[in-house]
Amino acid sequence: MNKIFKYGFIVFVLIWGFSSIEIKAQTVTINSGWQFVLGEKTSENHKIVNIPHTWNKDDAFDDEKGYHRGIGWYKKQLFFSKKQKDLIHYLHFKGANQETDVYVNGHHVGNHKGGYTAFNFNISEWVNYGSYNLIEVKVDNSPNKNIPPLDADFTFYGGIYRDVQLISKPKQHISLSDFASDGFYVDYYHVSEEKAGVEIKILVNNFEDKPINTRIKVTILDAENKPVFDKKLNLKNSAKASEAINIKFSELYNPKLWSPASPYLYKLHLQLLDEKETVLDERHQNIAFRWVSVDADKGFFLNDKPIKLIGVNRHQDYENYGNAVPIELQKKDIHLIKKMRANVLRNAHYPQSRELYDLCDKLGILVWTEIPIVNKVTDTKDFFEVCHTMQKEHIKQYYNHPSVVMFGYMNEIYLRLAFDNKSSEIEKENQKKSAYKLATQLEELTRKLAPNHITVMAGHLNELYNETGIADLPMLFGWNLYFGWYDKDIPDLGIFLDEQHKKHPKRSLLLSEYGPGADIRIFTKTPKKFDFSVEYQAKLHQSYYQQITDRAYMTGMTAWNFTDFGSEFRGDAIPHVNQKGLLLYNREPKEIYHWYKAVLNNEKPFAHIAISYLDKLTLFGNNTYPIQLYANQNTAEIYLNNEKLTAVSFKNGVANLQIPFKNGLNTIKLISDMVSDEKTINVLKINSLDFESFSRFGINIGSHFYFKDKTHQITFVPDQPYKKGLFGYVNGESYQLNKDKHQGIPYNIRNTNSDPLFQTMLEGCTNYKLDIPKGHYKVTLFFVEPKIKPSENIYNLKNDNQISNNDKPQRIFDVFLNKTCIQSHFNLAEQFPEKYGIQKETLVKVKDNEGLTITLKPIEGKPVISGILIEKMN
Ligand code: GCB
Repeated sequence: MNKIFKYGFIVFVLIWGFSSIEIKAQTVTINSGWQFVLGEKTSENHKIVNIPHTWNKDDAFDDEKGYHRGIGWYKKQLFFSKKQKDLIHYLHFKGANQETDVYVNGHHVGNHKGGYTAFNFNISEWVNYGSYNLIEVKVDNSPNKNIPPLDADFTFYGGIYRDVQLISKPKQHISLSDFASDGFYVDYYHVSEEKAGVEIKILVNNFEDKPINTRIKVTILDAENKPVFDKKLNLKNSAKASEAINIKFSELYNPKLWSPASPYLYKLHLQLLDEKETVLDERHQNIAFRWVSVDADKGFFLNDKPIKLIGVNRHQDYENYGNAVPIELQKKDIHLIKKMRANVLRNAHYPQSRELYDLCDKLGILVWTEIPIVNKVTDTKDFFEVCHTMQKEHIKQYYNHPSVVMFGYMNEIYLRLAFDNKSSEIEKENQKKSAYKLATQLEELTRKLAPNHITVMAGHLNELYNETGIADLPMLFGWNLYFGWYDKDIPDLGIFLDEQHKKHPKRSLLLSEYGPGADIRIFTKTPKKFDFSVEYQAKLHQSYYQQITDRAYMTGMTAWNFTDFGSEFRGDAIPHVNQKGLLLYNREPKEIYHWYKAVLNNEKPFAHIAISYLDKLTLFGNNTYPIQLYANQNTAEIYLNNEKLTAVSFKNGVANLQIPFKNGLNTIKLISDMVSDEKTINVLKINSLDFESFSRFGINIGSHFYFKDKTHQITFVPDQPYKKGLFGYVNGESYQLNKDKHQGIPYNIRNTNSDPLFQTMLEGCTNYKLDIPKGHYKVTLFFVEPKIKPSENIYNLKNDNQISNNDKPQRIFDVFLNKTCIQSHFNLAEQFPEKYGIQKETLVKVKDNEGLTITLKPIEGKPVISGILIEKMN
């Protein structure tokens, strides 16, 4: 070939190549550089944002009540070349919360309701070619009585928080208009260990004015890329129409089955070809052979083998991101879930990013996925319609994932009704009926659209689910049970479940939620209900695990929640965050996550000394301190400071041990045959408050737990009745809003990040003594008024919501340090904003043998005090 000809040929190929690329199907994300305005678009105040984006990542966590629930406008210019004219263009939104209107060059192209499913708009007829086109998107997360969720324990962050794509396709393509699904559905028939059949339904759209002949090519490869099936089919597409084609393959013998232990995937390739065999469109999907069933007595079965489902629930948000979380960060969650050897994941309470389901397919995690009809329904035609559409989108978009085995549609639908004391009996009856009616319809829809899946629903501890019969609609009913937290005690779980199983012997049950709140800054020797301690979390999870694994009829359990998550109205130890996670909001594991690894993982040797939160500890006298050790071993030897302390054996992954720490640095070693672990901890052993080996000392007054405080860079020790030589209260009682529930007050304390220090307090203490030597001290006292106007929180409070601003309690007291009055007529309710953390610092001179006495002299009501921090100045 001569040179000129050769280069000319290359140039021709390049130009031809480029121009042909333009008319081919393509999908491009258009996430970067949107102009965004919060509020009406007339506002000039725009900023440039990238998607994923939410406007609530900060205001859902500040001290102010509420977060922006309203409109946000996004706009962007998109260039379409003249060559793109023959293509059909869709704007594809993977998720925007919660109602979206899209405009192209000023024309309204579509509206979508619901914040957690994907949607497409065909924008072709509004596009101008050879020029820029203005795309405007209005997103609204205002409360809307016709869009679920109406009410729930999580933050409804507004915005376009998942990818936006421009999808361009030739005029014949695999459909994108069937509820934004991938345009094909994979079904299996006669699946067994011996053989398995695949059947695929494909929807093809023709946008041409005339009939067109196309071909569909389907290939299935095994995991080693060896073709297993291959088929081509001719298609005659009518003008401007959509056709459905079914392709049924003969059975495959000895299929490799999919399971958590061995998630074997086959690969499906679909191609739509024109008469010249040019590829017009294509799809790729991992598929797998597996089948599931439930039995009311024997539990859950996968491929005819019993499998106890043990796993977690997941919310999609993340510290500092709200719900606009980069997908790679989210994928890490799924890896962490697999690492703990969970075999099931409930994506609560809404469909999550499809990339995560892909990962569950690959890693072998069974998935329960659901739509967000939570706490209550609205009895309107519109609400019902939105719910139906949402469930159709949900099932059609997630249908092909082999990991998805359970489709759900409601969570705790009678929660609001159960706490409603305003409605009349007739209104309540109507609410019961309308939720039941909707459930019946959605159950029917789900069974019809997903006949090989298990239908599910979750309820809270209330007879309403039995009484109305709603619990018998789905194939599997999940109880969300919080015994030992919101309700009675930890051992009541098994009693309740046995009772339910006896009364409803045909119903299959799952424990779909359980778990206490836990904060790694809070630890104690004496864990109690509602104290948010690490130890109480361990106690509850470990007992629940035993209770569920003891019961063959229970299909399994999913912990609430995989990680801490945002719930704006909450006042847990970290306000605005639901702290029931096995991991923190930033995905740092709490100890309980490691315990699950120990108890669920029987493949790799694992051991963990569960004191990551305990870098420093103050102990009095010769006291020991209890710790937990986690391992999937039978026994281990424990060494303290290089001397053998004892041998332990593990039951359900755990061994409990009292450690006789010495003063200073201590090293604990766990050594078993296969694996070992080592931790170091700095212990301050104190016999008196002599301020010799320490210069600062803090007490978490009115509380039984240690609180590790970042702001003050100290761990406040638990309180005690006065002990000579040390410290303590002479009188007063630990304040509890509700005697058998809360430790202290579960509210956001404003003006501080040390909420647990303030939330627990002594009431009616007039004398508090500390036996400290003579000297100069800086003394800081901590106060908060516990009573004025709690924010509404049905999850925490139930009937404690009655205190209003009108019956503001007046507690007025003088504060003395020894003989000096440092504050007279202290009136917390009057002088400070609601639930405001108050800190008072004073310098005090203590004389020989005098010690320090804090006197809170009542003038009206009972005085309160939350904490004290003393620093020796010389
Ligand atoms: C539940 C709800 C869940 C809450 C959880 C809790 O039962 O289903 O949405 O977050 O309780 O922490 O109270």
